[in-house]
Amino acid sequence: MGKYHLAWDGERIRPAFPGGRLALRSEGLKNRVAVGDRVALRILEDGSALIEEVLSRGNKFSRRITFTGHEHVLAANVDVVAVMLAPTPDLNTGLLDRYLVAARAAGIDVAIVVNKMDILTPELVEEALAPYGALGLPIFRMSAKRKDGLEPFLHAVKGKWVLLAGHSGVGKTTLVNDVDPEGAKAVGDVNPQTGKGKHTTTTAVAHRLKDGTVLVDTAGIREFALFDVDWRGVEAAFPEIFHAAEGCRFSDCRHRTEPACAVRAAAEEETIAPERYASYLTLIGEVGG
Ligand SMILES: Nc1nc2c(ncn2[C@@H]2O[C@H](COP(=O)(O)OP(=O)(O)O)[C@@H](O)[C@H]2O)c(=O)[nH]1
Ligand SMILES: [Mg+2]
Ligand SMILES: [Zn+2]
Repeated sequence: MGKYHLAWDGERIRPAFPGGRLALRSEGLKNRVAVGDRVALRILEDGSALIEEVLSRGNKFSRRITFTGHEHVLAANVDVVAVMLAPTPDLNTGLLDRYLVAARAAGIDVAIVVNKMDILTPELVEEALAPYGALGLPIFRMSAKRKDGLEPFLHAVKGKWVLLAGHSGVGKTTLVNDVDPEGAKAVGDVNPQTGKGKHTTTTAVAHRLKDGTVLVDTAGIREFALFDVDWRGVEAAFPEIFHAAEGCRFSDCRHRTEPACAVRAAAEEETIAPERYASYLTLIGEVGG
C-alpha cells in the first residue's frame, strides 16, 4: 500500500490516497498534501477516498530539508505553533528562536509551552524565558506526565489548529495522550506508511478534541532549518534587535562586526539577552544574511 493520509470528511476519518495530479511524483516538494490541508475528496466504494485537489492554503509552516534544499510543509492552515520545551534533552531556546522566525515568516501565532515542570526549577525557567515574556509571548507551564497545569494552555488554544513543535522527548505525545487517549490509540494503528520499504522518518498526526481544538503531534523532526527566510525575516522575529537597530549607523547593519552597531552594544551590556543575540547570529549566518 502506498503512502496515504487520514482525511476528516466532517463525520469520520477515512484513509485518503493522493489521486490525479497529486499522485505524480512531486518535484522540489517533499509533500504535496500536508496535515491541515483542506482537500477535495472522492469517496470510493470501500470507504477510502482519493484526494483530488488541495485547496489553497491560508498559511503553511515549513522547514527546509538541508540535504536537498526542498521544502517540507509540516502543516497547513495552522492557527498556533505551540513550541514545547523541557529540561530533557535541554531547555533549548535556540530551537525556540528558530521556530519563532519560521512562524513569524509564515504569519502564524506562537505559544511557548514549558513541560516537565515536575522536574524543573521554577527560577531556572523564569531566567531562561525572561526575554520571551518581555516580548509578550504567551508562556504556559505544565507537567504533561502528571496532567498538571494543562488547563490554561487548552483554554488559550480552544477551537484552534495547533501544531505541537519541539525536540523529540519534550512530551508532545504525552500531552496529546492526556487529552485524547482514544484518538491517539486509533491513529497509532493507521499511521501513514510508505509502501516502498522505506522508513517513514517524519509524521504529523492531527488529533481532534471534543471541543473542536485540533492538536497536531509531530515526530521525527531532528533538524529544523529555515525555508524561504532572508536576514530581514530573521531580524523581524527578534523585536528587541529590530528596535535596537534604529541606533545602528548603517540601515542595512547585520549587527555582526559593523562599526557603531547599537545591537551588538546592547548585547554586550546585556540589555539584549546574549543568548538571543547568539541565536540571531546563527540564524542570519544560516540564511546567508
Ligand atoms: N518528568 C516528566 N516526564 C515527562 C513529562 N511529559 C512527558 N514526559 C516523559 O518524557 C518522555 C518523552 O515523552 P514524549 O511524549 O514521547 O515526547 P515527544 O517525543 O515530544 O512526543 C517520556 O518518557 C515521557 O514519559 C512530564 O511532564 N514530566
Ligand atoms: Mg512523540
Ligand atoms: Zn547593528
